Formats: sequence, structure tokens, C-alpha cells
Amino acid sequence: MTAKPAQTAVLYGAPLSLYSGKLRAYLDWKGADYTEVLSTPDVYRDIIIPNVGRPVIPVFQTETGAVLQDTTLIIDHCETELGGPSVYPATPRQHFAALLLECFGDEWLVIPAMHYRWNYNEEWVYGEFGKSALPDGAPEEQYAVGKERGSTFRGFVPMLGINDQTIPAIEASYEALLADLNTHFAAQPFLFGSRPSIGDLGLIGPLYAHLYRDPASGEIMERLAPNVAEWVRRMVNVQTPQSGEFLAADEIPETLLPVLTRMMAEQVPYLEKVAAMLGDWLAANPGTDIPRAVGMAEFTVEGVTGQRIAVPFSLWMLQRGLDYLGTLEGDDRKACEDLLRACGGEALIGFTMPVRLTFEDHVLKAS
Ligand SMILES: N[C@@H](CCC(=O)N[C@@H](CS)C(=O)NCC(=O)O)C(=O)O
Repeated sequence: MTAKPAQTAVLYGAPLSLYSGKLRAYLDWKGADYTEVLSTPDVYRDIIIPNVGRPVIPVFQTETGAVLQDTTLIIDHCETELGGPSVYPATPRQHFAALLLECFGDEWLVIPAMHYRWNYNEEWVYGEFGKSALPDGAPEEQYAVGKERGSTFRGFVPMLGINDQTIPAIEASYEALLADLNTHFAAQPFLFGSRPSIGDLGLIGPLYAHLYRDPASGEIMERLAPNVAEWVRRMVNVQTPQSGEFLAADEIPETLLPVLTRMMAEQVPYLEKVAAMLGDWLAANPGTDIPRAVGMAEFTVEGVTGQRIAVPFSLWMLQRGLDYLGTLEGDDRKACEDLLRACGGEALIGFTMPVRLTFEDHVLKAS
């Protein structure tokens, strides 16, 4: 479905939104011509729900009026339409690692993002929800509306596996990740050199809107990992669009190995479980659209095991990386597989998807 042609492209989003931050950072680095419009209730009613079918941000309206959702699809659309320097490295290991880290940021770091937002910034965030819903309202009105709207998101917290048992492990894992990234960004401006990649964009979603911009979380980041806070500022206050280069010779800095290792240790075992559960679900529900969750899956962080919703969409994100790996042959493929072995990612070599997933017209489908 298309809406009326716009003169310039429009990003419908909000300052407090995780994925809006990812898309905005991309569009700014790309030097795209666009305006940002706050996703007020009117925008949800008039633009988002009629076109996307559900209330979700960010949504991107192209100059010709097409309405796109999902940051990955929007970024890929702009990469094709706008040309110019790409956020996808051209060399195999960097390209593959960037796709993996996009999946890690988008689909896994939502756990610390939501934990710190709701357990350290709750009252403040209600006000932020209110600023989006009622931009001209008085602070008390904004708070009241924001509390109503924000409560839905607060309600997701236990489903993400965040509870009294898992919180100490989630915090230990996040602090260790911050330490690893702090070391990395002491030496490199971005993940793979002086140009941001799709991997940086995956990480910036949670690490900006929730873990930097939410005040109590931002204080933790500044204190524990000032280089990460600097990287956030480089990502979101773009000084020179389209600038920078990826490191020569397909180098993966050693300092990224602990980050990839964390992904392999925490997220990949969970994704294996989701894959198995999705296989069972499809066998029991043939011909049905895939729901957002297919049950609760076990996950383990820093030795503590919990349960969280099993999200098939996360497998679609993983499939992007696996598809890329599948296109590689010979030395290029070996280089990527060696990288996986170096960070405990053997499970991704020959990972079996229960089915091929497509995400089209805002719906995830088995194809
Ligand atoms: N994978 C999507 C996720 C979009 C998303 O989950 N957005 C959040 C706000 S940052 C939202 O609107 N969630 C409400 C919902 O999904 O029902 C993307 O990259 O755009």
C-alpha cells in the first residue's frame, strides 16, 4: 500500500525509540534528504496502522510515497536507491561479522536496554512517552498519557527474561560488554575502522536510545565506558556524511573477538532453541502466518538460566548472515568459518533453519 507522495522522505519515529535511533544514525551518515516527524497518536492512526497494520516505529515514507517498515529493509532500500559509500563492508569477514553484530544489537541487546530503561529510568521514561503522545501537553498531562502508553512496553520486561533471578547476570554481562567495547573504541572510531557499518547500526539502537539517552543508564555508560559514550556521539551526531573507510585487508580487530564471543555464548544457543521450536510450531500449524513468539525459550547469561519469548523474527535476522556465508566459497568461506571458530561460533557453521523465512509486506512467513 502507498500513501500520498511526499516531497522529501519522512522518518516517522521518536527520540526514545530504539530502532528510530538506528535508522536516524544511518540516514544521517548516508547524507539522506529526509525530515523526521514525531510518531504522535495521529500519525499512528493516519499513516502507520493503515500502511503497516500495527503500531510500530520507525516507519519510513519514500519520496514516491511508499511506506516501509523495519530498519533493515529501509536501510537496504536506501543503500540501493542512494548509492554512494555503503555501510556493508565489501570484504567477506568484515561483511559477515557486521551482519552478525547487527543481529546481536537488534535482537539481543534489547535485554539490557529494556532492563536498564525500566528498572532504572521508569518515571522519566513515562514522561518521554508522554512527550511523543502529547507534544504540546503540560508535563503532568504528558506523564499521565505516557504512563498509560509506556505501561505496554513495561509489560514486555518479564517476557524478555528480565526478573530478579536474571538481573544480576544481565548486568554482569552488560558491564563486561561495555568493558570490551570500551577497549575496542579506544583504538577504532567504529567497529571496522573509520566508517560505521551495519554492525555499528545494530548496536547503536540499544546503546543510544536506552543505554545512553535514558539518564540513569547514560550515567552508567559514561562512568564505566567513556569510549563507548564517545562512539555513541560519533554515531548520532554525524559530522561528515559518507566519510571513513573500513580497515584494509579485511581485518577484524582482535578487540572485537570478545564481543562476537559473547554473542556466540549467549544469543546463538537461544537462537538454536528458537529454530527447533519454530520447526515444531510449523509442523503443528501448517499454512498459518508465523506469530511474533512461538512459546518461551530457555536462555543463559553469565551462568544464569531464564526463559524468554521465542522470537522467530530473530531467526530472520540471523538468516541474513547465514545467507551471506552461504554465498562464499574457498578461502573467503574458510576465513569466515575460522572467525566463527575463534569466537566459539561453531554452531553457526551448518546451522539448520527449520524453514526459509521471508519478511515481506510487514509479515514474517515460511517460504
Ligand atoms: N525490527 C524492527 C523493530 C521495530 C520495533 O520493534 N519498534 C518498537 C519501538 S523502537 C515498537 O514500535 N514496538 C511496538 C511493537 O512492535 O508492537 C525494526 O528494525 O524496525
